[in-house]
Amino acid sequence: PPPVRLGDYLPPDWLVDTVHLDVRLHPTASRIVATLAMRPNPAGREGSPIVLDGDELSLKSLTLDGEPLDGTAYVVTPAALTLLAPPQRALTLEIETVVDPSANTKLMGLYRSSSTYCTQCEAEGFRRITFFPDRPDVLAVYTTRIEAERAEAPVLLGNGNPVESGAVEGTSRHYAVWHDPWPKPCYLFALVGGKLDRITEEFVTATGKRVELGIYVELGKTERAGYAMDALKRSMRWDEEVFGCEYDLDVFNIVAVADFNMGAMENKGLNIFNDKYVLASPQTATDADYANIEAIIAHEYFHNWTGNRITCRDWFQLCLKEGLTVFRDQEFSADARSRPVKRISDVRLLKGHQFPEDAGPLAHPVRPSSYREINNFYTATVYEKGAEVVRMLKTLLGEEGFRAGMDLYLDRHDGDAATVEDFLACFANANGVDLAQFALWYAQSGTPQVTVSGSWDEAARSYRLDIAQTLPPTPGQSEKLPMVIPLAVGLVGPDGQDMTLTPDDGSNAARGVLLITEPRQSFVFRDVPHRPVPSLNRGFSAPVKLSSDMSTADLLFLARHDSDPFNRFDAAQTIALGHLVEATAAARAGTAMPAPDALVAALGATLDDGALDPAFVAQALSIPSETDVAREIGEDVDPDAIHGARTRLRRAVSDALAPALHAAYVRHAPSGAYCPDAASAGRRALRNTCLDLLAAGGTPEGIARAQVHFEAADNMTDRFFALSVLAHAAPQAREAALAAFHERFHEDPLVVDKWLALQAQIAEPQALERVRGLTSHPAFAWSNPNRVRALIGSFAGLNPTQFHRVDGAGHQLVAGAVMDIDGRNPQLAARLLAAFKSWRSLEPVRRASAEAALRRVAEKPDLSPDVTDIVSRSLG
Ligand code: BAL
Ligand code: ZN
Repeated sequence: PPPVRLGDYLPPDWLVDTVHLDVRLHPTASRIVATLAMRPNPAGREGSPIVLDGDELSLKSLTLDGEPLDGTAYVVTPAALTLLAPPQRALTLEIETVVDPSANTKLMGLYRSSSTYCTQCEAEGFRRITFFPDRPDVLAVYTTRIEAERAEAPVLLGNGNPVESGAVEGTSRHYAVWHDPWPKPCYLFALVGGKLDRITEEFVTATGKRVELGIYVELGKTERAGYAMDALKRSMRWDEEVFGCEYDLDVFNIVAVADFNMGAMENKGLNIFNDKYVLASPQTATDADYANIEAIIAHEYFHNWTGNRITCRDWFQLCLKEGLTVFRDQEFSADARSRPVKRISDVRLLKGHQFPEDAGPLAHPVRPSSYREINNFYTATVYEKGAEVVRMLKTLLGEEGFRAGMDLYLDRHDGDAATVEDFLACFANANGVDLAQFALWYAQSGTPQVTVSGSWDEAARSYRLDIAQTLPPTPGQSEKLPMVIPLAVGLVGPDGQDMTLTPDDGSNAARGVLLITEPRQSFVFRDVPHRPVPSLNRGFSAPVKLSSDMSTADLLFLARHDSDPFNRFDAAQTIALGHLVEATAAARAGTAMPAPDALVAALGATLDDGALDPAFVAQALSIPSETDVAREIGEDVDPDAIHGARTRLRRAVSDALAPALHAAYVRHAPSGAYCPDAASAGRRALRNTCLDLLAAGGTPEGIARAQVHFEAADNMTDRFFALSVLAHAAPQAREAALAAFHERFHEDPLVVDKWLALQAQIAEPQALERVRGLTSHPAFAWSNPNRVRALIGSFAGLNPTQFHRVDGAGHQLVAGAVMDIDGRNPQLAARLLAAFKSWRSLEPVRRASAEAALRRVAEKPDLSPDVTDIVSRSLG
């Protein structure tokens, strides 16, 4: 099929005012009767047919205003039901379809996870339940009656508020009716039926309305839902306090299921979650799991306003709800935890996932202008870069200007299916500014490259920054316009203090934000009595790749003194990356490795600074990943050389800092029972980072310490971290530790995922056979996305030396898995295949191997549209 283009958007020809769904759940033949009150859209094309999307539906009956339709009045194809010449007035259609939830392995539409009936409709799953105009700008009020065998599905949940429930007389079945008063697009529809346990709590909103909160989990797992409930209540309060957003139904339910393509889904009043982002206990979840649960619970809840009350006009506007909602969940976590540490980890995620996307064949704008398969656009660019664009708006407009824009957006567009233009207009109107150039952030793909050079004029006591920006070509976009880049800066004086900024032109640079709008610009600051060190792009105010003429000595100075914690972290990372790039080149050339003295000095100073937050120190001590180094090198990448250089650097840091690392390890020993709060997690993070670096030295003491740490651990964070140290650094201790861990947790699939993922990441040639062997392990299942992502996804995404094996076997393993999975779950298959996104930056032998694997996939007959789209763009 031809691509869908943003420029071709037309309003719907027919609208749906109300939907009554009568769903009779059955394992293999669930029957859905949909009653749709429709009318012609005055803004649509006159005299249009009614075209209803459908996918793998069996149509049983169809009536118009109660009368069966003549077979010549409509046409059914695999993708649509078309009423050819409907009366051009308000009318009621009743459509009966039957679907097989047990055979639904795509996990889109109505399916079964274990024995629970559940749904996933975003982006285009509702058409797999009934025929419907499956597009986000058709908003209707839904009433849903769900009926099932009481023994099979004692819990029946729908969107909105519960209306009534009871037995179906004379049968073993029961029913529940739910009504959602808020008009919504069909992608927000959901229902659940199953044997589930729940925890409940009450939340009282800012205006005193009582909301019953429920979290439903598999039987026996309620004890692991408490943290999610706590995060939910905190999210609800935060959204009232920070954005004035109050909840709008009598109940809010969350259901955790084990088989789910995404992380979670914001269905109105009935969020459905991958259980990995709900269930947590100290014994089974790490600190990172707790932080993810908190963030994702918040994210889905925040969608209630940014996504549900205001939805998207079309799927090109996906970032309108996703970028904004990621920004909101980032802010929530920053308020709940350490703001600087949260910013550092968000930027690491952005650079680790989005920058490579922007630099490869799958690059696309935050708002794409065409797509073949919308499922492939739930990307780091739409989500994470989309959030950065919202963050830049805030930096440009300031706290109050941003809030004024948000208030206007929430007020003006409540109930709308909106666009990015609508969103930007609110900020422009509320602040009296023109955001036309800023809008390029939504339209132009690629990461802007910003080059800065600074010069101090001693005689004039002035300091000048010369700044240039370029945006490299990306697929479909060879010519680019200059972007608006808000570059937060500071000038750090020799005493380590920030100097007062006195811009020559009286511009808003005094606020510490340089507004870059031209290809080249210069900024001059007056009254600069000493040579300063510039601190550039503070807080990562713009998602750009910045290079400067700063010396290593200046970077070291920033790593010790910068008042901006992000740049303090970043200065050390820049030193480390510079070293690793050089060391990788040396490894390939067979020449001597450079000495990492500057980095060791920077890390040593950070470790010794008792005033710093342990969570920050843990981040600052982390050596850039192999993917970070590959991205920095950019082309002709040899993963083995990078791995070698990084391993040596870690050993050198270990050797040089052993006493300080050991002292910090001891100093941060736990003092009480496990608690997942940010301060305790930060102490664990630092202690575990020290454990890891000490073991990286390869000494018997380092390994023995990790072994003791593993055996003494009373929580999953410490236990799994130590296991991971042993698996990577101690081949002799690895198998026993892995076996002990499996023995202890084999009945817990979410913990088994950690065990699978860890083994897939071991940077040794045996990893390939290990992964292959694990696909036959009883704990593994190709049908469960979490298992597949843990094993195959971790191998492809987190084991660069083995995925990119020079013999091509790693590429072939992943390509083979993609082809196997595609017939069952195309969305999952396409996600896995996207791991090839940086293949063009590899050195020629590996590049050829990756291309051969991609071509093998491309040539397979009957590929899904999802995989066809990724493979053709990857090769394009
Ligand atoms: N809307 C899909 C899942 C999420 O981003 O919340
Ligand atoms: Zn979302």
